[in-house]
Amino acid sequence: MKNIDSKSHLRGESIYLDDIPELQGTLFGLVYNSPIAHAKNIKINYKKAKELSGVIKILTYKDIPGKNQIGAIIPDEPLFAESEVHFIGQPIALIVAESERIARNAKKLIEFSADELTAITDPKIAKKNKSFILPPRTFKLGKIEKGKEKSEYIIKGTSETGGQEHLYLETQGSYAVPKENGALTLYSSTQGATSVQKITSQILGISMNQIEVDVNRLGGGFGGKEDQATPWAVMVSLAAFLLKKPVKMILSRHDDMRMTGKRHPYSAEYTLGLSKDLKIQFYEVEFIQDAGASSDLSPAIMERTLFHAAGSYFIPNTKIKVFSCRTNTPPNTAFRGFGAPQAFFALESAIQQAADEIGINAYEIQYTNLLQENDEFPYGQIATQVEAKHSWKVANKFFSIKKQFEKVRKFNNENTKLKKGIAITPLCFGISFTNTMMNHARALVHIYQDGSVGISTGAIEMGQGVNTKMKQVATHIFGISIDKIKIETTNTTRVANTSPTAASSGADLNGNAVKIACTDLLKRLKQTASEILEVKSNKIKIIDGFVYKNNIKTEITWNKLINTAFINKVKLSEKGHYLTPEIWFDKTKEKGHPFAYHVYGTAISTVTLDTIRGIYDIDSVEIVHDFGQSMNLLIDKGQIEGALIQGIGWLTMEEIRFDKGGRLLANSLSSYKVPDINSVPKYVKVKALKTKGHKHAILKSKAVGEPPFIYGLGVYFAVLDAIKAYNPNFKPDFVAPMTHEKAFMSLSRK
Ligand code: MTE
Ligand code: LUZ
Ligand code: MOS
Repeated sequence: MKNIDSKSHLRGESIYLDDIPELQGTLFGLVYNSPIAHAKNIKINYKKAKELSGVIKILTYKDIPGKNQIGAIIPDEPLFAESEVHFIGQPIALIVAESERIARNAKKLIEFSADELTAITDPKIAKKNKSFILPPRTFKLGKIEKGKEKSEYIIKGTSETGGQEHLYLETQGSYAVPKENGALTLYSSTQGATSVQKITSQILGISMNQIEVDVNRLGGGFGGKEDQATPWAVMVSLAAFLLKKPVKMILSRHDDMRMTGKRHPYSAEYTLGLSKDLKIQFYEVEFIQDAGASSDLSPAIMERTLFHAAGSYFIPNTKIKVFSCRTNTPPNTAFRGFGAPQAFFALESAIQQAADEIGINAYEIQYTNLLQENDEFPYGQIATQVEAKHSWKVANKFFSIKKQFEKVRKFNNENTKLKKGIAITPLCFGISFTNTMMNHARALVHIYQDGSVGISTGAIEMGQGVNTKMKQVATHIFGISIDKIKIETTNTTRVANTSPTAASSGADLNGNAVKIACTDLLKRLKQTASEILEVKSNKIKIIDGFVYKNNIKTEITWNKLINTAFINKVKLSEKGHYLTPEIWFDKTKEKGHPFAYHVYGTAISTVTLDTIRGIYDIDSVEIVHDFGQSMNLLIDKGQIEGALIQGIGWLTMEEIRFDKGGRLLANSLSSYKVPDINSVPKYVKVKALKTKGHKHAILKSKAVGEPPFIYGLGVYFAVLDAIKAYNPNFKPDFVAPMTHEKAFMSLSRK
């Protein structure tokens, strides 16, 4: 089944926030934000701006009726700066005007002065200053000392990964419409409808039931709208609430890149020990996470780093520590993978370095240490239904790993201008919000008297196809065709207290809620059918829109059945509530069973490097992926391809740089390079691993959104491999991204 949105997307008929018809009298918001990275005693003169014709109001923290606070985990982030600013782009005021153009002109008339303070942009300096978001956390398994005793090789090193701009096609935005008695309807391009509702209520000092948040779909979120869609929604709400007028704001690309946080840059210092037979005996690692100016989701991201530090391997003795450091840059936030890719990169770097020092290929260490059934993760969960070796073996069978390595070696023996490189990337990703209490969802299903069905859930469609999957679940349970079902907008008055659509768990959580609601409805409908047909209800089935009695098709259609049920006053609406069973985590011991299940896979990446110019092409990425029993391979393969390219972009070309004063240097698409059609692999093949699936995955179809981002790592290590083929003296620094410039410089480096 195709993505239900593909037709309207292709015709340009899909409705995004900016496509909502504007009500008469709609006003426009524009954020006035800090021009400097760190200062106190800020003084701002709005006089001239206020006098400009068409400017309605300039709102500052003084206009907030509730609390000037938007921090979701730790209350350390004001909506509008008061006397201090902590990053360039930090919101200070909202200019509300009759048009966006007037607001832009007004912005130029605002005068800013302040006592400038030193801006810290290096998280290592922040660490020295003990400027932490929260105390560091440590996960431990076994004893490092014991691992050391057993180690023949001990490798010490460092690695670094950079930030990443989300670059959702639809920038951040929101539209607030006042309703009677001070209530509001709020359209927001957010992954977290309830977060928007809750923070808005706190800022306005009104209760949550006064605020209805409605989301049709997003033009991409990638984590960037899990938390950071909130401030813009809150600002227009504040304006609409105070002015009693509809207020809209859509960030320009430049403002979006300047004001919003990105993927967290990380650095790592590691020690890895291996015995003679290449078994990893211990891994000790310390991460520094660059959180930016406030906490945002950094504590949760820190946690996912801890959970994924051992990658796809069993390591009997581990010690993993993460420091979350405060810097004067925009608060970094959720981004596909959520701290796990950074952890994977450090361990794969350590393994690569070990292989180089021992003089073997990294895949020997990788394969030797892959997770197996009943191995223990550093957080105490026991690995079950492990597909690590399985996916590797299937990859070997279909994509001939050994032969490909030989081919690369042969090519490199025969060529000097061009060198090839190859690398393997094993994947193991935990599914569930690491904050256990977030793993629940609800769905509301109405069957209308004409037989059509309307479904509301807490899931937000952002291109990942979750709405298509919700439809599939309902058709599967009801036994009716897909065109009888409509997926409604995500709306906090229909489905309340939602978790954000994130952690790749949107389909699992909401799909299971849909399943529960539909199953309850079906039970009642079978009862109705059993009364019509005078047979026990367990003899009734609905297949392709017809009622079956004792497995024989009757003349009773779905529509007829619904009509009869309606006349009989049967309840045709149902709510489903689902919570992930079995999961728990004890933070005092840092042990538990936090994940419903894990997703596995193996990728093989090959590249060809031009040793004169330093540029490289990605020849192929071949993947064996554990989808479980995919309910929609077309969508799921699309997710793999998208995540792979996004991962490749992060590791090969995307560079977030700030100057010493905390100014973002790559703040537009002319200076920030993302993968285009010329930089994607020439050949991508995704093969589904045959498995039973997992009982906690919706219809045994495993979560797919974030895990394949990790496959991008292979390209980085394949380029290293190609560089080494040309320059045997080359010692990698394991700093990503491996840009073409960097590859070029590495060719001559000692
Ligand atoms: N795919 C598209 N097209 N657009 C997106 O914004 N976000 C990713 C992933 N795939 C995203 C996407 C991220 S970060 C997550 S967590 C999941 O989708 C969320 O959706 P799911 O839980 O339904 O998989
Ligand atoms: N958000 C969150 C997430 O709050 N907790 C998580 O575990 C998570 N994981 C991935 C993406 N977003
Ligand atoms: Mo995804 S980073 O969980 O929104």
